[in-house]
Amino acid sequence: MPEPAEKSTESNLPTYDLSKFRLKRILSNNSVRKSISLLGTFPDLSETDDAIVVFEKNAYRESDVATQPLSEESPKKPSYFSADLKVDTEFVNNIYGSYQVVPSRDLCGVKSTVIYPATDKHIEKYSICQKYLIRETPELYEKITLPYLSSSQFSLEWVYNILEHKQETERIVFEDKDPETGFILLPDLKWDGRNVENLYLLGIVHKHDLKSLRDLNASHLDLLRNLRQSAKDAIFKRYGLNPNQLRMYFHYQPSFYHLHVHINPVRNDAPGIWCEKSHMLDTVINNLELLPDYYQRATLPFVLYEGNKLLELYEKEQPVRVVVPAESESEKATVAASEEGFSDDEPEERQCKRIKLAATPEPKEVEAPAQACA
Ligand code: G7M
Repeated sequence: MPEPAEKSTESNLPTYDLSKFRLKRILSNNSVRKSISLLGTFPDLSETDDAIVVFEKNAYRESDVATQPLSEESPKKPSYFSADLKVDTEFVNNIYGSYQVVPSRDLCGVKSTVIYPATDKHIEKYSICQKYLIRETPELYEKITLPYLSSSQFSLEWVYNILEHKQETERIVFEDKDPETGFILLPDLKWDGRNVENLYLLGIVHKHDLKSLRDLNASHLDLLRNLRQSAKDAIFKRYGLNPNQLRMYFHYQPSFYHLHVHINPVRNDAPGIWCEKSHMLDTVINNLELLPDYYQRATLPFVLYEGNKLLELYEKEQPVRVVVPAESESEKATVAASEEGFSDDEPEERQCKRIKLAATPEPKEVEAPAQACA
């Protein structure tokens, strides 16, 4: 059996043959992102070790639709509009034409990611289904989230391999080696590295004791400011991107509990930028400037997926899947009224309101309506 990918060193990489993948089931199929996640095995290596293969169609590069070389000197790049293009006409109706075209081989690439051997937690992560929002108070973090993530989280081996220059060394875009304020900037696994339009970089801090946003306080402002400025400078230098067009943010909850910032262009809707998951680096810095222990005091919402063990732990503490209507303001008012009795000083209009509310029928426990899987 090969070493797990996360434990491998440059000389000891897993040696699966992607063409020998045997499908067990489809974990998710996202028609918007044009990506599909598959669970299966590499039977020539092991019948039992699970593998996840993710295929994602590449975004278009503007140069791929060029019809002439950019300049006389520059060699001709692959283009859709060449003799290699295979065209099947579906129909032509009046001024409208519909075709299926197969471009040249160079333009048919599919970005593929393999996780082998994949753990149950990886399978859970790639089988996205029902999602629930949790409002995590600092108390709930201490009581439920922290013990859970201390005992069960993805291995950080790949992160340490990067920080220790054991893997992905040639992909590093920038490094500041300072142990307190330094970080490594490199392409995220998800970026195909082809299109600057959908550039996706990670800034991984050298400090080892910061799991997530929750651990940040004002003493980390130098680190965060350095991360913001140095990453912007390095990206401008390497990719020519205007720093004001970059989105820099943390995930909460992240998948990997070693502090890292996500960076992509604002005009590109990168996966995982939803408001329930992302915290802008600018906002984080500002929150800490205003309140040094903001992230030890804040209630932070986050999303849990069906099948996640943490969801079960939260369910034990408070209803998550089953909707129990909270004691509404109106009921509270009714209770308060019946407990306190009406005061003669109270305006008549308000008294009438209270009497009406008291007649509201008892709300029942209801199951959350089922949603289609993502
Ligand atoms: O959700 P979270 O903030 O933990 O995101 C972690 C990010 O790390 C994701 O965007 C992943 O695509 C990225 N990532 C995960 N792995 C295992 C690797 C890796 O091995 N190399 C690189 N460069 N990025 C990774």
